[in-house]
Amino acid sequence: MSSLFIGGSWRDAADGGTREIRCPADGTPVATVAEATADDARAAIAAARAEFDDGEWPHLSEHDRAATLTAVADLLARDKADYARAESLDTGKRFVESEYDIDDVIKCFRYYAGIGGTDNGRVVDTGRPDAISRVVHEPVGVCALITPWNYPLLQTSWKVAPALLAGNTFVLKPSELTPSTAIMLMRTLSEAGLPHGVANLVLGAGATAGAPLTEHPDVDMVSFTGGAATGRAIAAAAAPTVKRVALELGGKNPNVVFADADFEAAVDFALTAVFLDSGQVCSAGARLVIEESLHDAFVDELVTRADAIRLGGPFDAAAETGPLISAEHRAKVEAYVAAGLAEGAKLRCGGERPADPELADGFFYRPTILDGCDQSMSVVHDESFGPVLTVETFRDEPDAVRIANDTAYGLAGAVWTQDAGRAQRVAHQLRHGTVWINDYHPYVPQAEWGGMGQSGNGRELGPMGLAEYRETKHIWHNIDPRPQYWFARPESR
Ligand code: TXE
Repeated sequence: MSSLFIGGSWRDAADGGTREIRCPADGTPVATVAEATADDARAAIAAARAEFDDGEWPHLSEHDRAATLTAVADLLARDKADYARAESLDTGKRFVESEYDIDDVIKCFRYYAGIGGTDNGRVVDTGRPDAISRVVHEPVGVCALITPWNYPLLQTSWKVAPALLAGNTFVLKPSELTPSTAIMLMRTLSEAGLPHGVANLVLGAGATAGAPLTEHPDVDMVSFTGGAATGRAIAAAAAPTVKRVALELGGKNPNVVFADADFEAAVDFALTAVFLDSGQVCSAGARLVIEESLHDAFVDELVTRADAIRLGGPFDAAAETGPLISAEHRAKVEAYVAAGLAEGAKLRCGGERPADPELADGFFYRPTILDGCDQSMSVVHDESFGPVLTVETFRDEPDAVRIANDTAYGLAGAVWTQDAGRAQRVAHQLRHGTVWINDYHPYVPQAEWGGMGQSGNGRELGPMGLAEYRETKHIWHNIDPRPQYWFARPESR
């Protein structure tokens, strides 16, 4: 119950409030956790502020901070099964997928540990023997890290690892739906030797526990991953105090398939692109943009395979994907599908909850393919964030690029063709932060991740993912100061 971590101690909510977490796959109770008040959030900010202003963490060498990240990675590896189990219970996703996620979390900590101390700023040529000019990195300060429910610990690690390496202190606010692995992470960080007050955790609703983090003058930066509407509200809340704001707001990602693509591979990846984690992936390839001549054969094959996808809970060995996160979220997905059908899309498969009574207590929704779509439909241009694929066709290469870029978002996309020249041309023309050629979904912590357009700003992962958490300072040192007499020279008086 004492699940708020503030200044190194575990606390209940100030008003004793709690929230019950239930597994979305079958509704079984998972945990009861504290539901923070705004006062709790402010207490967490005060703890992070005090540690940043007076503590040792911001002043350690980056090598020393990197050593702590390595210790965290080792502990995560030791406790991987426990973490994966907790993640699966909170999200309903398959245990094996949670294990992959925790592997990626470990890689993220190891990556940032590995680059720790390798970038020491630069010395700049002043053109003068009596002056030294250095550009140095410093931590930004107190960071508010606000994360969503689809990849709870993974998205947290993309923020926590670089924030710590750079010497910041932080308050983490995970999604109220999936707090368990964030609680575990606080224990792991303490075990790794992180000083008290560097990492603080508040749990609860965005409007209560999250909003104070985005408004408070003692918070220097907000890094947020979540929905576009919430991202806009956070940017507005952070504006009066001119905080640094990093936003990852999802996408409506095109998967562009030319007629010369490897048919088998392109079909296979088109399924994974959209139905992985039941479509609850910010980079999900939810828009199939396919060359007219390939459309019929390709979509027929997709429908056959999508219809055969087995749904089930986290520990069902036969399951291929899991439930949606909540009843509210499933209702939103259902509404998008209904709107698409009303606007003229053709339902090729899915479009309903599974009939299997064993799945009746979970928020399952069958993989759905809507054919005959175009940009006028809300299901095409809004992020439904569910297992819903829309199909649009194109005539030629310029048409493909135009359709793929016809979105307010710009997070990710893919192009499938065996023509290497065309692959490169199209990849360069897509206005998306990640472009895959003949592949979908892979990423590495060394490469930046983030969006163009309304998918957000800033980048996570890679060197830029560290730069987000650094201030840049220019230090000029005049080592032999002499009067300049710019004003009122003594002899002219
Ligand atoms: O996310 P929210 P929701 C998209 C997806 C989904 C939609 C809404 O389309 O259907 O967002 O999902 C906290 N001040 N993505 O409502 O609201 C909240 O408590 C401060 C895309 O679950 O964005 C949680 O911790 N914080 C996405 C976090 O914001 C606030 C992943 C995300 O919640 C707040 C998930 C406020 N005023 C959903 N309001 C991606 N980019 O991958 C909410 N929060």
